Amino acid sequence: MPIELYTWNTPNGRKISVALEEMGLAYTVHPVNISKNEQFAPDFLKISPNNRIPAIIDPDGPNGQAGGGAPISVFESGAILIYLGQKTGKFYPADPRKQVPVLEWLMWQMGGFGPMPGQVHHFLQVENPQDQRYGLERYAKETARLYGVLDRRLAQHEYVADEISIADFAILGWAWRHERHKTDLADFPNVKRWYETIMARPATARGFAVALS
Ligand SMILES: N[C@@H](CCC(=O)N[C@@H](CS)C(=O)NCC(=O)O)C(=O)O
Repeated sequence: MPIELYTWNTPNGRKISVALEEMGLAYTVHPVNISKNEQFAPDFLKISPNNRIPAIIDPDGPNGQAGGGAPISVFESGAILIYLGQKTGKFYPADPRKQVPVLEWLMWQMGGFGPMPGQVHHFLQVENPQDQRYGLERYAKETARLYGVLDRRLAQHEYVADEISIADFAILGWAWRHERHKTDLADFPNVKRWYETIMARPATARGFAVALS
């Protein structure tokens, strides 16, 4: 049965539509309008207790593992990506040694390359320049540092891990908003090459084209 995807048109939401398309999984989109506070609806909180999108319900469960067959819900985009990677065996290696760089770069995204540009988006909307200045400077600087880290990694690797993986999809969701956080990819040529390569993939393009709102 199709996976039920609760989401919205945001970087964290797009990570999952891209992964579902790349993995060839059937899914049904349930838009959660976060500008209308639908993320606080009691039914949504049952599957996403932190009142954030994305979340999924997999009616079939993680086939082939303990508990497979019973429906399961997953919140937090990183957990969803690992779940889908383990379920399908795609974009997430079975070899624990090969999992390490995937998990490193997935956690790097979850802890930094998301929260930091997200703060830039926030402070850009602050109208009072005095209130805006410190936060915008701090988070723009940290965002630029993170792009530099990614650029150096991609100077040595085609993708962030050994092969294209869920970590790339996670990072891509935020790189997709580079214009919004005032980043010129021309300043990060390896990121630009990586970004354009993945964006040219038909399944990734479908993941960005599907209506989430
Ligand atoms: N760590 C979470 C973050 C999710 C998140 O921040 N989602 C945003 C949209 S991108 C949201 O739902 N915001 C609603 C709110 O702030 O109430 C994840 O990766 O799933």
